[in-house]
Amino acid sequence: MSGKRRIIIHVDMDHFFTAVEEREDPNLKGKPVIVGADPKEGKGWGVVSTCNYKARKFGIGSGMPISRAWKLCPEAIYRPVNYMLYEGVSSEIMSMLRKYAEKFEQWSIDEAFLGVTSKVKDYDEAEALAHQIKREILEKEKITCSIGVGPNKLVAKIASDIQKPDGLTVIKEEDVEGFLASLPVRKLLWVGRKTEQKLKRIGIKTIGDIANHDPTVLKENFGSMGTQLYLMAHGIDRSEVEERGEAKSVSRDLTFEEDTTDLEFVFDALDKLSDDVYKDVATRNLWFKTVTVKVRYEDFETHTHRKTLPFATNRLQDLQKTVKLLVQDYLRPDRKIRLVGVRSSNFASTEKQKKLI
Ligand code: TTP
Ligand code: MG
Repeated sequence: MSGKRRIIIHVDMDHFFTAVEEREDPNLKGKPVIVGADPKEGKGWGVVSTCNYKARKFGIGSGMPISRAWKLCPEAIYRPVNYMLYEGVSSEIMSMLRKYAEKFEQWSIDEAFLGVTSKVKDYDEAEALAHQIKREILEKEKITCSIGVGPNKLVAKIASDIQKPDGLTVIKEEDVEGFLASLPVRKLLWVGRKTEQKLKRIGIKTIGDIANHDPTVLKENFGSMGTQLYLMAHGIDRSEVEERGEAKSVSRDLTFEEDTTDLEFVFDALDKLSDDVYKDVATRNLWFKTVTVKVRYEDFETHTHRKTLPFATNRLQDLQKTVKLLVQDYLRPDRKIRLVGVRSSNFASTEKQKKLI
């Protein structure tokens, strides 16, 4: 039935944490870069969060002990995890992606599914849209991503991973089984090392091997997961793209180029930050109840102050007014401010809100 035909896009940033670090510090360009625990000259505990593609050539990868990474590449540049920074970039990118989708699902800090069935006529238009998304992310955020386009989430996700970095892979319905057949089973979502080993014991290495296997034997060996594997191997995935685990808060910070006591300057910055936060919250169709302001003085002493409104709102004025009210206590003629931040939280979705009204 043609009404059921779907087109789904999966976007995944390339070497996300290190890509952001490289963007922030041009000195890192062309060098192997690793984000993770402190290597302490090979004696460090903890693991690699991620590394750039240059470092991957040394055999380094996510989850590897940092001490081993040091052995493989002591000359790499090691950076600690700056989660706040990546969260900020992620939330900018997610708001950007949302506007292209009729249905949107953030999958992880650097991945999202976009349901675009009604936004494009066919796969050619979907491919053009994917190019546009890649361009916009590169222009605005200065990082690259890889995109997969397919008839469902499973295929779109596998496709985005197949030509990294800076890739774009489009798999039409009729090409799905051929595309999957030669890939190793680990490419399937949910197939970890254990399942991979178990499959190997019954002679299954590729997704095609699963597809050609007797589904009742798969079920005997793997229970309901066996049936799931069989369906996935044939490229069947009916799961919907859906908003889930909505953000608990949306925030923006700004560090001034020079510490200041200039009230007008501080208020301007807060208005701008409120505006950014408001836009992000609005694109997610959320209403907020709690507003928090952060102030850091020149000596790095940091204060946060929050207020929960007696009502949920989606109005910019409510955000700006509350922010100004909250910041009052921290404005002192003798203390220079280094950073200000605005956060909105305690969300209700528009849907729920409508029901309340
Ligand atoms: P991934 O998308 O899995 O990896 P990546 O973006 O670094 O590289 P790729 O180009 O292959 O997509 O994860 C996104 C971020 O999540 C990654 O930059 C760092 C973080 N992360 C960890 O902290 N630990 C991990 O084990 C993994 C896999 C990721
Ligand atoms: Mg990634």
